[in-house]
This record gives sequence, structure tokens and C-alpha cells, in this order.
Amino acid sequence: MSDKMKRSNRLIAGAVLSMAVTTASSADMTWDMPTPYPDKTFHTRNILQFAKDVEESTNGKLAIKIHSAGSLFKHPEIKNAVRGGQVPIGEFFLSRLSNENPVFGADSQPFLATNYGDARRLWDAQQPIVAKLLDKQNLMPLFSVPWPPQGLYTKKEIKGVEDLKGLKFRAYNATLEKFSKLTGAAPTQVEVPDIPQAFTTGRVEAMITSPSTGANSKAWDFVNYYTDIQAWLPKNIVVVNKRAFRKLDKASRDALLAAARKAEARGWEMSKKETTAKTAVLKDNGMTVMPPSAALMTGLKNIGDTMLESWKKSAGSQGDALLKAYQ
Ligand code: PCA
Repeated sequence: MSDKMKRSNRLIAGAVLSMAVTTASSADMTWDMPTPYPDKTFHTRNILQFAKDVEESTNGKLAIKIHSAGSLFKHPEIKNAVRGGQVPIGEFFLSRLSNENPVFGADSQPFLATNYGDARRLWDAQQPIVAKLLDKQNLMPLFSVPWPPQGLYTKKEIKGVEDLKGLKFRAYNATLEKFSKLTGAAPTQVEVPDIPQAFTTGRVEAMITSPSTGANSKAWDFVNYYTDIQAWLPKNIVVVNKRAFRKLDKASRDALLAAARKAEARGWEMSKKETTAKTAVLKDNGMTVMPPSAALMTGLKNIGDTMLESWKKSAGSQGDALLKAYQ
């Protein structure tokens, strides 16, 4: 073959290859999906698999492009971005909406549901009410997955509630802010990607979160103790804009809903596995992982009781219905 022929063959091969690449990634429609948490978070990994399932089961008609760690919209903006149709789909921390309606915050009520079985029953009770409330905002829930049980990260050993007094405390929603205030701590809201910096600059010195978020943030760099208080299992939720959903053809809508059901089941299993695996990571990196003292639990549960009473008052008849279905 002459050099000239070789060159033109290479050019043709290159053109065919780039056409193939464009076809593979050009779905008929691509949905941008903002999420709040970093890529290695199990929720994000679950959503990546969800996106893959949707693309496969719609034969490439619908692709979902994930924008993780608040890179497209900051966490506090995600819900309204989906509501307003700036993006068709998104993920956020469900209990962030508790200021709109206390029912959204049920999963973050201290010691109301503290294991996976109870968290499941709570979601079953909460789901229909959440769906109705979101429907008024032109949103539809697709699936929801809990974080592992929430534990306490501190520099010193915490033997009772009084040891929390005055600590600068990282919070992620209004409920945790209230809870930490009632222990005597001083809360500040900090998003997950900002945790390491908040600790190193001294803005916060303690937190309540899952072993997942603790391990992913390398908590051992700034605290020594993990007290396994298993206080609640808060959830993330994935919602879709109803108008965007209706625009899909029937087959794509069905495929999306089927992938969502799979993602919810898979996510709950991933969450359970995370609990053990990431608690071990905390230990392996030198943290003291310990069960809470009876005194600490009594003190914290008393605060939980007080908070549940005020939650019931503010949640009214919807709250009653939820608790009745749960209990
Ligand atoms: N991680 C998230 C929410 C709950 C959790 O375990 C956070 O710390 O913000």
C-alpha cells in the first residue's frame, strides 16, 4: 500500500470510529441530573447504575447525565431546579424539606426509627404523604434510599450529654440543628464536600453522620471517637419533574419506573453493607469505635422524646396518620 493510501485508510478508520463514538453516547434525549454528594458515595454509585439501567432499557432513547457533589446546582437549590424544570430530575436529602412540611423530616426524628426494618416501615408510611405533597409542586418521587444509622464523631470520649456542651457541631438539616442545640452544642450547617475544611479551620469540632460520610471524609484526620448511637436513618430521594416525565413515550416512562424500583431495592442493600464496611474503615484508621454509655443514650433519647412531641404538634393530622401507619 502506498503511503498516500495508508493515510487515507487511517482517515476513514478515524472517521468511522468517531461516528461510532458519537452514536453510542448520543441518546435521543439526555437528562441532566444534579446530585449533592461526591462520586464515591454509595448513593451516587447507585444512581450511576440507575442511569445505566435507564439508558440500556430504553435502547439509548433516554440518557441521564449525573452532575455529582453539587457541581451543577448546589444542594439547597436542587429541589427547586427540578420543580422549575431547569433540570428534569435530581437527588437531594429528603429531610431538608422539613421546613415546608414536618412529614418530610420524619426520618430525621431522633430515635424514631433506628434500624433498617423500622426505617423501611417508616418510609412505607411516609411515602404516600410525601408523594402527595411533592405532586403539588409538580414533582414525582422515583426512589428513596437511607443512609446508614447516624453516629457521633468527637475528639474526646463522650460519656453523657453534658460532654457535648459548647461543642461546635456540624449540622445538615434543621432537625439536627435543633437536636444539637438541645444537647448544649453550637450547630453550623456544612455540606458534605466541605466537612474536612470545616474541621481543619476549626469551624466545627464534632458531628453526627453515618459511618459512610465519616469514612469518606477521613474523619480520623480530625476526630478520635466514633460513638455508635444509631440515632436515625435519614434518606435521600430522587424526584422527577412531572412535565418532563409526561413528555416521555410510554415505553420510556415504564423503563424509568422499573429502573427506579430496582435502584431503591439495590440502594437499601448497599446502605446495609456500608454500615459494616465503613464502621470497620473508621476502626482500621485508628478511631476508637465504641457503643454509647447508658447515661448518654438516656440523655439523648429524652431530647428525642421532647422533639417528637413538638414534631407531632407541628405535623398535625398528617403527622398522626403517618405515626399510626408506622406504629
Ligand atoms: N451523610 C449525609 C447525610 C446523612 C449522612 O449520613 C451528611 O452527612 O450530610
